[in-house]
Amino acid sequence: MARNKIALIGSGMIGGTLAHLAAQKELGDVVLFDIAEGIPEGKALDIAQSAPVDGYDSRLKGTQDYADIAGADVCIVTAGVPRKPGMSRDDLVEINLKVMKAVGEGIAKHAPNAFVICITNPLDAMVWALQKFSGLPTNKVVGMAGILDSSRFRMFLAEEFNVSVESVTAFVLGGHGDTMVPSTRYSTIAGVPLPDMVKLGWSTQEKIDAIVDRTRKGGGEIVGLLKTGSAYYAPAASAIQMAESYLRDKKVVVPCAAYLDGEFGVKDRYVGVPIVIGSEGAERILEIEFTDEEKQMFDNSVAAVEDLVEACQKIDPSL
Ligand code: TXD
Repeated sequence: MARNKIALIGSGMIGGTLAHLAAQKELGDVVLFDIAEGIPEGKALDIAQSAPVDGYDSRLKGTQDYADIAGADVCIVTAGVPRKPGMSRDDLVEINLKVMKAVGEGIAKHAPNAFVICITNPLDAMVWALQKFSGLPTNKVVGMAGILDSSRFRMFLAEEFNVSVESVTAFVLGGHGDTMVPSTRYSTIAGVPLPDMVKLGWSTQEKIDAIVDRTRKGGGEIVGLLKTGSAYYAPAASAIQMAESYLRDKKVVVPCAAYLDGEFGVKDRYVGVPIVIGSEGAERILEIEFTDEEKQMFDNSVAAVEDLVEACQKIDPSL
């Protein structure tokens, strides 16, 4: 059986971490692409030189030439600029929209059958634009944010309840911004919803509210600490889970920025919702029911995504 091929468009902090994880897990051979000369080649060589020690056989290549991504099964897009302290994700629109155009065209030409995972911020608008620029089917283009936000939520909850992270499930829905919706009703400790855990006296509503707030600001907390960029270990791990579910047809159910065509009352937009990822890409949307309060928070988040999409359309009227 031929090896899978994973193309990483953008070889910065997340791109390099993705390459390392994909190689260690032997998801396939890895191509690191970047416009910066030397960076993808250097990272590819460095990671390849860890292979004999770690014992994996993935091959790695760094490049500035889109032709090298030819036939990729998965493309993970991190190309663009990240946030610096004081910047919101939305400040990145103008620069990163241009990058999405170049990337979309490159993927359309060289890897039109790939499953494309966009990570570049502002996520929900960039994945929407990338799908339009690439012209790939909507089920083959998804955005990574919900797994990361949910993983942050899970980690904070595991600490609060003093239980294994594996016993915590959580859903963070909506757009990947300060209006994201960490759902307490659909988040559980071993299947027991958080409101019931509060009733059982394992935590208080105030503590859960504080964790919800910390989750919403989770990216900013890391930007504030790192000062020179944004998070990369957890974002990379999250995208790898998506790639693995596609390549191995695992059908994990995870929150991702998926194309909505009427689901949740949203049309022609990407928003974070629970989906099944399998060999067909985004195979199915789990259209959960919201309470009135959740619906209001979700709609509020969708409105924030809408503003970003409109900003993109103003910059590039072809969209
Ligand atoms: O949850 C999420 N979706 C996110 C998103 C979580 C964390 C960070 N998130 C966003 O990912 C962040 O705001 C950025 O927009 C991306 C990538 O973050 P990273 O930390 O990896 O940024 P780097 O280290 O600056 O890497 C970006 C690389 C860099 O090497 C540039 O030279 C390259 O992108 N770049 C390009 N590559 C290819 N083609 C073009 N046009 C291009 N422009 C820049």
